[in-house]
Amino acid sequence: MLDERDKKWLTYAAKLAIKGRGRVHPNPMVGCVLVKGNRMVGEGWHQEYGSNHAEVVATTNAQADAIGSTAYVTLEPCNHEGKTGPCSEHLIKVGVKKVVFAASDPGVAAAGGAKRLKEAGIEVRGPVDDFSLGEGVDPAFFYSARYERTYLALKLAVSKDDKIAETVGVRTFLTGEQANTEVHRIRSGFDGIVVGANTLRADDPFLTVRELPYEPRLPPARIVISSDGDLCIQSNLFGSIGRSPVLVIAGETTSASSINRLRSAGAIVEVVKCVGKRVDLVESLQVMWEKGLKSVMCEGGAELAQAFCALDLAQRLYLFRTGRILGPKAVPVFSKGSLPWNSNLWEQRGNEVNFGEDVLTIYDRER
Ligand code: AOF
Ligand code: ZN
Repeated sequence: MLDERDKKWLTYAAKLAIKGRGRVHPNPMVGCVLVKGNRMVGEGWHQEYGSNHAEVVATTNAQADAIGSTAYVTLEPCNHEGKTGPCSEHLIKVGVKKVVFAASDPGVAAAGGAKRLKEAGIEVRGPVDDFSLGEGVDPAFFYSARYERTYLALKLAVSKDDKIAETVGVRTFLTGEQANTEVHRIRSGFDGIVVGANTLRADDPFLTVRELPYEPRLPPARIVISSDGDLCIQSNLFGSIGRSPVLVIAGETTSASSINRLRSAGAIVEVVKCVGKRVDLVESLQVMWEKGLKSVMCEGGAELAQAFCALDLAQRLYLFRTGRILGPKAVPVFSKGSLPWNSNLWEQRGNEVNFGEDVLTIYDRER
């Protein structure tokens, strides 16, 4: 069990880690705090892909105070010469006395830091049995490394009574400005944003990352799942094709002329098999993995989200709930099956957070 003190500092390190969102992936977000007695003497996080790791930033920040301190890190210090030197050797060199880390490094090359530190006589604790302090800080990194599959998150916005629209096919704006900005921040941490063809038709979204004080290092690719490839190319998505790639995953019945039309408009098109009339979602995720997309977020529609849940392919849910009640005649978010937030297969991660009138709750699929 973690004692309160260790928990407090690891919680703080986890907060620091997510400041790297949008700038470090496919590397993990990592935070590090150096503590002496009850005093924090240094802090840092991995800020930029290819640049210093969290431990190096924190020890540089602490300067001579690093000597004899305890390092709290959300990830096991790396033990390899990558784009930077091994953090294990660095912590030994600067004289850290003890290391507490939350999650083991799943990478074959980078692993082994804990062992190396122990060999050098440093007291080491970790991994700790608390998902939210370690793997939960950057679940996509651990999931994709462990399973070699694309990590899929869902974003849904619902009314207080779990409805998504007043009437079928008509977009109902549910969330306010602050929640929408938060969606852009969440988007910035993913390799891709997925929507179904109906959502593209109904909402005409850009699916780009905007309205943030930083630009994502790699703007997420935009992925449309369409059974027949019949997409409007006079849309905001195709109009902004220079901003980030568009990948269309089209069902096997898509005609050659539709494929050519989409390719001429600048899209990458991949054809997958269908299950009934619907695109095979397992194969769709495989295509995303082969394209190098380690993490994607599906933003609509609810039908696609439901299909992903029915196949148990989703790992995380970002649920925005508004204060509005749409009433019994409105469209329910899922037509059948248990809602993830009412099912014991899903676990709430952290506390609810308010964005203006709206509330964000994160749920993780328990594995
Ligand atoms: C740490 N601290 O802050 C991070 C770690 O190519 P490099 O040198 O940037 O190394 C990337 C790998 O190092 C990455 O895949 C992961 O295993 C680990 N990331 N390790 O000790 C950090 N970001
Ligand atoms: Zn490192």
